[in-house]
Amino acid sequence: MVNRIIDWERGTAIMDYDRELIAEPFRIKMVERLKLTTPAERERLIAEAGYNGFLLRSEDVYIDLLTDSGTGAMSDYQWAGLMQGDEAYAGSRNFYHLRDVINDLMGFDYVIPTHQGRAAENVLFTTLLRPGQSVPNNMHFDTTKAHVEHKRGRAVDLVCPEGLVAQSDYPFKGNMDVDRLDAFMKEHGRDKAPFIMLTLTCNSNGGQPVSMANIRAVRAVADKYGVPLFFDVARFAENAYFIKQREPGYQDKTIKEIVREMFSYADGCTMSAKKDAIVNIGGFIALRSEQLYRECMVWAVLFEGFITYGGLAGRDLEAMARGLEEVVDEEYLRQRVGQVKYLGDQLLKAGVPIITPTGGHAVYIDAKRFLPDMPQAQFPAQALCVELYIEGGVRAVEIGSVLAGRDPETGENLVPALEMVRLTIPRRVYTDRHMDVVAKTCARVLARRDSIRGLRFTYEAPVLRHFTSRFERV
Ligand code: P61
Repeated sequence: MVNRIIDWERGTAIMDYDRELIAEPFRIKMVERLKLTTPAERERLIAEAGYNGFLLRSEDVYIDLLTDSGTGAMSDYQWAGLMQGDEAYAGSRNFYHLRDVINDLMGFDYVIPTHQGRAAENVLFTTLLRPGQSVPNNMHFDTTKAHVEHKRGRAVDLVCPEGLVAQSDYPFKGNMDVDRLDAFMKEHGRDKAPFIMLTLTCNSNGGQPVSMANIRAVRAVADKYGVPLFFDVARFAENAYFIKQREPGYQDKTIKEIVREMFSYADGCTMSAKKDAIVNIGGFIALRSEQLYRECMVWAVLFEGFITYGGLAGRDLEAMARGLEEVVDEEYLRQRVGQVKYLGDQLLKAGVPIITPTGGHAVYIDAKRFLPDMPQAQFPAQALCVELYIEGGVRAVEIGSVLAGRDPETGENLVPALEMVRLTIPRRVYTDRHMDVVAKTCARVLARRDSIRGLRFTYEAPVLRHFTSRFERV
């Protein structure tokens, strides 16, 4: 089968590659045994876990698609780097390596490591956000939203209308709605909206990319109103790969060149390095302004430890630096994003309704179409996650009504436009054969969908409720 990279504007082929002759561009040096369980055992285990996959033991999962966060397989180059961890309290050589890699790739001079992405958000928002202020973003992921709200701010999602259409062939569904952003900034001004954020790729609607043209347009709005623009870059390399595949004018550029251009429009970023730095733990803030760096430093020391380690060991910093070097390799990205598409194509063939186009890190099942008769109040996507686990030992995650939570002012349940199950693929961990098993599992659940029962809370956690809440079947 020849796969084709298409120019989405013109509908013409840019590049062909023969997927039959190109498999995973790595070989496996070390393996972890997976435990097999029976459906009857899994029925019991998920009931004991309160019908919440987060409360399962991971060893009871066969194929773990809960998240791509901290679940990637490090390379031999990264593992070798662990042995070179300089475990100094201050100024380790690994910090300087990390800073130099970020500077080379993203162009930022000032780097503060943090223990993960939300810690970077905590430091940045504590520095910049005051009660009553708003943050516009294409779509906040839940931790980002929770940290904005923790500072008594308002998280405002302004993704383009195409971004909320489940089935689409729009190439950049992560784009910000620039007109709405402009109107929002006009109404609020920099006093009430002190900065703009852009999430690359946009996790909340399917791992969807943001185009370079859109990034540029958002930058222009930021300049017009005199506010800084920060990127949330958990999956920046995947975003760059989509730009190369889909945006006219970028086909002949290297991923690194595209990444550099993307970041040239930002004043800084927060990163959960557990994704595109392919490490098990880590994050950072990177900034252009020395002044802002100094202000963030104060909070970084309070929350995360000294400014050159941020809650991490030297070896973790080294693994991050090396992961960032590796993630912009186009061969790697082709397999990575290609594997997500491969799973998406298997599911489409089996008649499983998914969000299209498939994104960079996950395939998102459209639970509203999968279970059309189940009201959103009975958490159809969560119910579907339960069935995927029982059927095939596959652990997915709900991105729907449970995750959406409640309106902080009214206390009412929020009803999201998209009700989804995310099949999140860890980096360099599973083979395409595992993907076949995932697709088969979904198809079998689809065949018995009429018997699936909804869920209701037996315990509802007050913050980020999807992590620890418990349910029973309706
Ligand atoms: C994920 F179920 N994402 O997608 P931290 N920004 C973005 C993220 O995707 C992100 C963070 C910031 C996760 C982990 C996760 O309810 C959940 O390193 C675009 O996780 O602190 C994290 O980075 C935060 C899963 C987070 C969840 C919250 O799977």
